[in-house]
Amino acid sequence: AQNTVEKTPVTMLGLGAMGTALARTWLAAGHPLTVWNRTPARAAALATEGARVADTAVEAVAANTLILLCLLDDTSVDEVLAGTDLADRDLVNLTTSTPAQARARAAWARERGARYLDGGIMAVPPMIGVPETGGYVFYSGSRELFERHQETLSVPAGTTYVGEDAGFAALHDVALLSAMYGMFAGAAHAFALIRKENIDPAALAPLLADWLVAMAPAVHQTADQLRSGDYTKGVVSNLAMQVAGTPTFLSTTEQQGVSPELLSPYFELMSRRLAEGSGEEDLTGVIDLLVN
Ligand code: FVH
Repeated sequence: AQNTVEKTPVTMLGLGAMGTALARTWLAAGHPLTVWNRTPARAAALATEGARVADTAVEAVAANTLILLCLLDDTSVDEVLAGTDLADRDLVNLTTSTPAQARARAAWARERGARYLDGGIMAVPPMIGVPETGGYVFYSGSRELFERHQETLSVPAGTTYVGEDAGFAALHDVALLSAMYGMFAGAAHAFALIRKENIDPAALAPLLADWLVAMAPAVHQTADQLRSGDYTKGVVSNLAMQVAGTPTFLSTTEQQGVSPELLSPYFELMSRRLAEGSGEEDLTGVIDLLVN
């Protein structure tokens, strides 16, 4: 009981798949927990585990200083917080949003007398409370607030603070997930190439995974080139050589009866950069073609 009293009390608004997973870890760690969800039935299991269920969001916000939200989207945050008194509250919003929404929400919270932290969750619900899965949350906004609550925020997953700009957590979240979708697109193309052959996808999978892991550290060289402005720095396979190889990829794609629609946009950007006279560079110049 002594231990429980010392733990920061938490209010959790939103008990979907992610909100419930988060809430459960604070309960398990002995934090006094108040929860609220639009559909009350979703709070029942947590109530039997020791959570106090508030009847309204207003009551839940009034219960504690530290308020966490994990709702569907920014519109639901508006609806849930309407009418609540946020004066002197520490608001930590783990709802996925755009950087612009996060910045607007930080200003909105400040106007209502609250301190604000935004979060971008780099995990799926089964990873919450299981540190060995490597799940973590990006935080941005008030550094003072992050430091004050870091211990409590670290209960469900690792924490990575990325700056005072409240939009940075969302930006990092979207940047990493965008890279993930690029990787999924590449893997989809690879599986499509072998789809009609007598090759077991389960035999290709470990080869693909190992290759992607081996190539991933290339992002450090890209970052180094972007910082220095020298896109030839450390180049191993220059753009001219790589563009010369693209017909082989496109012909193979055609021969295998596969659509080039996932591969072609990147190859087109590589060719455009080459046409600008950048044949000695790495692939880094493609980034500049993407930025308006
Ligand atoms: N689940 C995942 O894999 C991802 C992993 C990365 C981060 N996301 C983000 O987390 C937010 C919540 O996601 P979730 O998985 O918990 O989503 P749901 O299970 O669909 O629960 C949604 C909760 O939001 C409540 N809600 C929706 N609309 C409203 C509204 N207008 N007013 C009040 N509450 C609302 C909903 O309530 P109910 O339907 O149970 O009444 C749930 O509590 C999300 O931003 C992900 O992008 C998850």
